[in-house]
Amino acid sequence: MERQTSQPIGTPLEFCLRQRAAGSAQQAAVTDVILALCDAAQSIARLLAKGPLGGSLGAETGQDNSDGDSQKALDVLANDHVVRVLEPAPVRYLASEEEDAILTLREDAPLAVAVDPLDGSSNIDVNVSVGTIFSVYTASKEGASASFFRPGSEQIAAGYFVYGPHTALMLTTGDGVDLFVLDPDYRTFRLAQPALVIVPSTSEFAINASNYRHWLEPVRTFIDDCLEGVDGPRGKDFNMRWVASLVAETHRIFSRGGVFLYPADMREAYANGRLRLIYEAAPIAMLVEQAGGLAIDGTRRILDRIPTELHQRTPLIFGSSEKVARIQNYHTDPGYSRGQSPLFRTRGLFNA
Ligand code: AFP
Repeated sequence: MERQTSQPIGTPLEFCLRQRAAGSAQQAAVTDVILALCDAAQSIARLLAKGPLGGSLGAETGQDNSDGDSQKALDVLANDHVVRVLEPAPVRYLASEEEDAILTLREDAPLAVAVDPLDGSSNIDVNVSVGTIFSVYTASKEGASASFFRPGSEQIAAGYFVYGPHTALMLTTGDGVDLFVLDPDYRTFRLAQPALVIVPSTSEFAINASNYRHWLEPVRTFIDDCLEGVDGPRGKDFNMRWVASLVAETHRIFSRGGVFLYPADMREAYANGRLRLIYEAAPIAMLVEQAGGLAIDGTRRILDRIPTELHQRTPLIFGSSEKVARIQNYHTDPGYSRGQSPLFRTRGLFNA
């Protein structure tokens, strides 16, 4: 068997983070949290890599999480790994999709962490990429709720692990976005691409088209205009993707641009969309904005939204800045809605 003789490529994550943290106690604590989450991610990746040999990880446990979403075996196992690695870390409060309430880990610790331990779990049994999403705040002196019921713009770090053909970490600590990849030969995350930028324009959108009949007018009009392609008001053809795994969609948008939409719709259960504000939308929004993209709920910036409930849902539209700005126009500018005078049929004039 060929031995690894070449030197590994890419600066180790710990080296990168310790360099940035020099002189900052807060950034040193953030570094400890990120390295702890890397341990959990490697455990989760090993569980996923076993696939059906590890039992049916995508099987329903018969339990529901706090908001009625059915829990899969791996949702619970992933959450166990996250709690295990964060208990000794500098974390005072932990909010998790798989926990009914906020956990207090260490009263004297400086940070508050929100996590979706396993996002996309309905994809586990079909071997499609899933992920772990995390958000880091300073712990509030006002207590657990105040540590998370605040604008996402107050996050001091955010990221996700994506478990795909390779395991990767997309990370921001407030000064741009860097991509790290797990080197399985050394069991270390290494810098693969610094300072990522999301291209401002795109011809690709991601939405669950089976919900078409439930969408509100602005989203339906935007998608109709895209589907009309080169003959329609946009004057060009578009491509569609839907993986049903937020982290996989986000990773694609980082790699080639695009726009993701999980809007509110006319169903009562989806009046506020499907995705969670604190541990899904806010960390994704911080990453996206740090890379030059935009993230809104249709009309408002996600990072300006202030949650009032731990598992609160939100509509989420994010990605290439010119396209997200256009979608916001469909929501706020009546001139974008269908049925206007023929003049508005030439929206292609504003083609971004
Ligand atoms: P699961 O974790 O239940 O699979 O949900 C995944 C998710 O929260 C997000 O990752 C996807 O973008 C979205 O839901 C898919 O929702 P639909 O199944 O309604 O398309």
